[in-house]
Amino acid sequence: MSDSLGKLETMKDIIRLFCLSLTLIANFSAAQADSLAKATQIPYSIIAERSHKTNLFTQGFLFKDGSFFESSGLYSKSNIVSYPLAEPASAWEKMTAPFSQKQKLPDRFFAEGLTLLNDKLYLVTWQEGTAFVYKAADFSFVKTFNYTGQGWGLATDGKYIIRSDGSQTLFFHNPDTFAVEKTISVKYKQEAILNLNELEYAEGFIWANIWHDNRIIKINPTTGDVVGALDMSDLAKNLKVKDEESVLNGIAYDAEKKAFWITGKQWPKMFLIKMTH
Ligand SMILES: [Ca+2]
Repeated sequence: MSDSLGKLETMKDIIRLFCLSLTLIANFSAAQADSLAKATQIPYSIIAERSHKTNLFTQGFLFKDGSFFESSGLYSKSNIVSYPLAEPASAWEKMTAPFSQKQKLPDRFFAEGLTLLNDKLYLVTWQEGTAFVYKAADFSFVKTFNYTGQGWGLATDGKYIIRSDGSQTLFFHNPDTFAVEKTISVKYKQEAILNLNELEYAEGFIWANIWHDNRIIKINPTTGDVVGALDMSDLAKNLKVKDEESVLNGIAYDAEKKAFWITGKQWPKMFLIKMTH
């Protein structure tokens, strides 16, 4: 075998390995999707919808006392915004200045999950290991914390700041020190559920959407067991979105209506859904 033929064979091996890897990844994702398909499906109905700014690369999404708080990612473009829920829908569509407050992050930070506890907003960053704390009232800077690992989603149960990092693990941080005090592993019938992204804590459960998947899962906050799933495919399917990264990524609980506002990265709409079980 000539040298060049040998090199060609090596290249073929590399390509074969690459294709095999892709197949394995695809099969793994499919396996996760299949395992969740067996989870209890939670029925819901859409009770309202509103437009959503498509320049928001939504990473954190929450609703408190009549206002949305939202973090938007990407380097050099990351920011947090808030805006009131104008009623009725016609008033919402007429809003000319949608953001009551806005705070831009320094260019080297990629904003991720956002949550609100004791009048303070907590924001994590993707790979920078920095959490920012702002006053919710005026977005003024309070402090930063350092932590290890990636930041994806955030939520709070009123005691801890709960963080996802794209794996099956959820980290429970002390809000005063940001130390990790406990973790849970999210699973359905012992099978790990990966890529947990935006989070919400409501009605005694943790709710998470899964990156590049149209499902929201309901998680027991003590054991990590998935106890149900909501399929958001109907919300996503008729949306005209910017690109393949315009995926479901936003769960905000409206405590008064006992319903969830749902949106995604660069989505033109947000939907209010109510579970019907
Ligand atoms: Ca949320």
